[in-house]
Amino acid sequence: MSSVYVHGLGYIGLPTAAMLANYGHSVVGYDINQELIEDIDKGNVSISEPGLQAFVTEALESGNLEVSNEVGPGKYHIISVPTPFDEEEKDADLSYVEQAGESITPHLRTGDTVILESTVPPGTTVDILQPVLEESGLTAGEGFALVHCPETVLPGNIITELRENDRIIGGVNGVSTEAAVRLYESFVEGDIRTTTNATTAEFVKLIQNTYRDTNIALANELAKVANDYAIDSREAIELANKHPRVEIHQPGPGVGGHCLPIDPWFLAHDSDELDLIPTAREVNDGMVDYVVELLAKELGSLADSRIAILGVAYKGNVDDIRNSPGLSLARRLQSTTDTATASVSTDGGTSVGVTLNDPHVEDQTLNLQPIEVATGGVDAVVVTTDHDEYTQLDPAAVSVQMAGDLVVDTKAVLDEDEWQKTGLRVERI
Ligand code: SAJ
Repeated sequence: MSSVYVHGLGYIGLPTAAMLANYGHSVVGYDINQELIEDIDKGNVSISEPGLQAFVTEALESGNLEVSNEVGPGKYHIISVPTPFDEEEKDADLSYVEQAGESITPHLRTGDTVILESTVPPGTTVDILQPVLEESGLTAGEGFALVHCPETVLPGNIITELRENDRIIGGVNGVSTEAAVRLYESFVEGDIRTTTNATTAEFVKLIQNTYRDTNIALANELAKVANDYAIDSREAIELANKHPRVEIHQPGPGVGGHCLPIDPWFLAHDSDELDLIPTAREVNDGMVDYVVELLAKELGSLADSRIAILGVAYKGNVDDIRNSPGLSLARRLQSTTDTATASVSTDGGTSVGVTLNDPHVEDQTLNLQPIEVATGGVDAVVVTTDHDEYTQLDPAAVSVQMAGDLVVDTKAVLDEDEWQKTGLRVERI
């Protein structure tokens, strides 16, 4: 069993630290956020992720996990820090990766292994992190092992996927790769695939999310065409996917979260030669406008309308609102100033009012309302997140609250026939 430092105790770092501790390693979780360290030390986990609180508590109680706001020596250092997206530059801010490297360098000893798990543009491990670590006087691949091992877990199912997903390990050389394999094979039940090129591992992670984003863009375009033919895009996609070599994703109100809307730019920002990847991003970001147009068409006009948006989390059964399509829709309605929509407001202002509901999100700044309040007196309800709670909504109860009869189900979570029986018009995309 090894001593491991995990740098960055966020969505991935904290579960990873707890996982390693629960598999017997001696783990120190480090974060620059002192308040976070104090909270975790008291056993309080603020990230809403199924099973995580109990998992972290188990790790702390075993004595194998401790948290600290200081970095010290460790046989392994896993870097799991944010790589925020610079919207203007369409590029990654790698300052946290550099800072993590700088905090490790004074403690780096011969034989240690440094693993970068954060999602980064190709070349980051070798071009950015390696020079910082080599300030220690040791050489990557000789004095210490250096590796990129991307995380691939799905929010909402993190603990299971940390253990069961396959992993890709790309060291700067064979010795580095082998050192990281020894650590991951202690808890990973999936296959561990290796490459002796850290940049390849970085690239693989990005193309997985780019594939998904591009595929969703295709589904979104198909949904628009299907709408022109008055056919159900979901039914058509389901039938098409029966073919053994076809796997079209699902349309929706846009692509949210911190991965799919961003990672394609980590690939595309440096290249003038790419068309498809940036276009797919535009298609997915443009779905909010498509929903606005659909609402305007079905309502005749948006002016003086009241619209309830159900779902501000970026996807079902999570509380994460980063790049939320539901919130983009609310903002888009707010900023709509065409003649049909003189003034749109999320607080029920002078013209069009938008109300918000989300059973998973707690955010005082958003004025989220219980479902019966959010849908009270509205002309249209738009479902933007596939929460389980929405699949169980009672159409009669919603219908009674509403003033109008339009329901736009962007995630196909409602039983269309049941809802239509109550006299509501259900539009899907
Ligand atoms: N979405 C669609 N249609 C679909 C699937 C998803 O519109 O058919 C939307 C969702 O509603 C959501 C967005 O895409 O708004 C992203 O959701 P997601 O479930 O596709 O992915 P994330 O961002 O939660 O997690 C992804 C995963 N990547 C892949 O599946 C290739 C996860 O495994 C990665 O670990 C994660 O990114 C990450 O950290 O990179």
